[in-house]
Amino acid sequence: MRTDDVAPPTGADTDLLRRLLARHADACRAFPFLETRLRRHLPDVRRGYRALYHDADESRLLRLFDALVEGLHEREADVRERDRRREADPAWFQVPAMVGMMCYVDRFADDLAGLIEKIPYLEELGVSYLHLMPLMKPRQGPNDGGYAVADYRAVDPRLGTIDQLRVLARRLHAAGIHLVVDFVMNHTAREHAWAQAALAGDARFQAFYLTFENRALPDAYERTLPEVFPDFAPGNFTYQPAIDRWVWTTFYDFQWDLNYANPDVFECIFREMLFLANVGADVLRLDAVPFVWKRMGTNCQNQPEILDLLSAFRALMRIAAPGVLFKAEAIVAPDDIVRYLGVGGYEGKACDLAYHATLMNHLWHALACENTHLLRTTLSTLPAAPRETTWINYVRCHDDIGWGIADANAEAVGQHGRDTRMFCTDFYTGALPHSYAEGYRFQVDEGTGEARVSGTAAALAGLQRALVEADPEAVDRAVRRLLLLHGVVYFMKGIPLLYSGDEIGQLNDFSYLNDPLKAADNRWIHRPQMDWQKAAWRHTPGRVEQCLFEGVRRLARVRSVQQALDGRSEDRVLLPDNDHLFLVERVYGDERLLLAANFSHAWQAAALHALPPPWREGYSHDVLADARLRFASGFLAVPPYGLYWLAPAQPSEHKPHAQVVAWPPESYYGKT
Ligand code: OTU
Repeated sequence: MRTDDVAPPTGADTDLLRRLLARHADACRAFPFLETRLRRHLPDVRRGYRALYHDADESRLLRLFDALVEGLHEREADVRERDRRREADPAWFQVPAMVGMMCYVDRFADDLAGLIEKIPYLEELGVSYLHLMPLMKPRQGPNDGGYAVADYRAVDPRLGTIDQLRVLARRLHAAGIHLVVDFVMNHTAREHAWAQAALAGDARFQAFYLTFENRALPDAYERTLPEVFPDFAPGNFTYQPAIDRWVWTTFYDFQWDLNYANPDVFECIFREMLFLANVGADVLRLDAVPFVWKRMGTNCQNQPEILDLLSAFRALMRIAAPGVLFKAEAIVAPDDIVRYLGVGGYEGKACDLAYHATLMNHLWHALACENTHLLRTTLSTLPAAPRETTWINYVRCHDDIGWGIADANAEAVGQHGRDTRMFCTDFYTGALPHSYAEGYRFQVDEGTGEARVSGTAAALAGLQRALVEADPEAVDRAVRRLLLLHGVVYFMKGIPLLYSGDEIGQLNDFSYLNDPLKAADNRWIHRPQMDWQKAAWRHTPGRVEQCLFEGVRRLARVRSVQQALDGRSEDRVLLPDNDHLFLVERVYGDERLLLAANFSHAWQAAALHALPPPWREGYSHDVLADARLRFASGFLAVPPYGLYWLAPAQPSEHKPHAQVVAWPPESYYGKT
């Protein structure tokens, strides 16, 4: 670890540091790195913690460090060694070989033991980052896909045990795969021991949640609070007859929001976080993090205190478990998302990763209207992610798609925000005559008429309909659309995250309607059981499964050796004179790549002279197809829903095998 950038502690910090070093003298002897880490991160712990809990007495802070040292003792030697390596190489997760997949353990492989058997499949796909959907013991009955946790220290017994999770972590690491697990920090299940104690009248645990003796405050909050699940969980408060109080429940009524204004909650959650880190997780996905701090008169999302909270947690984790990253699950407005990566003095001190929901939903918008103007405009207005951090880029996930399109960005391209969002919903639910999509409305907002959309990527991109109609050309177009989206996502700054099943084009699944625990929540449409029969066709030439699987496999393989795709290199969105195209340049050191993606069903071209220097000449190497391309007649021409990842090439390298891409396109791939 470098010590030259350790900020000298201030007066109050020095005092605390001295007390900590004395209190944990044995631990400092056992772990020689501990003192250095304390010196380095204590100021951030103190700053965040003090900002939140100015009244908390020092003994609370000391107790936190007791928990930390306990956790450090429980951290196994090989995991501590990994911590040390990552401390020495803090950009370890920025390498282009980082390629993600997310899955439900039960839907993908039945259980944790089954998952070990599937490691070769992950390796085949080039996966090095595996996000397992919530694993910890949920409440019985409906549990929001595991997001209602009854015990942070036990695995869902249907999936396995904590020890099996430890074994899985080891097996994944041996295969070069990092383990990402959900940490559901905004709420616990009503069945969690803390909530049960609160229900039994225990004052300490009632203070863990936000409870109210009458409707006065809930009504006052509701004036500015949106509803996340208006259809099946209206309102944000739930009456609990056992204690005759109203409890804050942003999501389902069985998910009780924790009260982070209480330092007791901070300490207990830190203990749970460290426990999970010690099981061997490399990344904690912080679920619903925008909701963790409430403020009267606001929508109670994205409050500034969240950065204090995250930075205090992170600084503590940097001392105990510096190999662990935080990933923000903040599906909010474009400008708000980037805040979770640390802005305004928190750069590199909040989350290391954040879902790039803005890229995701704007890509789907661009696909629907075959136009990238809004996508380009929005991306160019986004503040850059701090260099120490990067994005998680994805086409689909287990949730609905919300149309997080900002009014101002829509206006900048001559549209109206609400109309644009309505267009997306109408298009992807097949309500427009020219639409190929088969998605479903999720949580219609009665006030505005706007709605989110459920459905698998394949259903939204037209594959479902094309297969049912047995229309080979439509199938081909749908496959091209899907590979286009994946091809952009694997290229952009960040770690690409594939949603399990999308690599074989899984379709909508309606079996959830037969399960009363799920029937009201149509997000289950896009959470099908993995179809291993279909997966077996991934090696059969000509099958749709093979085209898709081979396509994403190639993206991973090619990406992994492209230094220009290092997570620290910026995306430079170019402005071609053609709105159907999306051109992005990535530069890292001497390496340079150009993404050229065509969102239209027809050939499109951009004038070469408008592009930056190396691309003007028209000589390139498409690293995806491993083909040398010469763009003739002054245009970079891209086939329908086509995609290139271009590296600059010299004319001399081109002979004799270059393919000429002519414009107009009749002679595409004619030989020179
Ligand atoms: C997350 O999503 C999970 O991804 C969902 O599956 C859960 O139901 C939910 O938390 C509750 O645990 O509103 O529609 O800004 O968008 O936290 C999904 C973040 C959600 C929210 C997000 C939430």
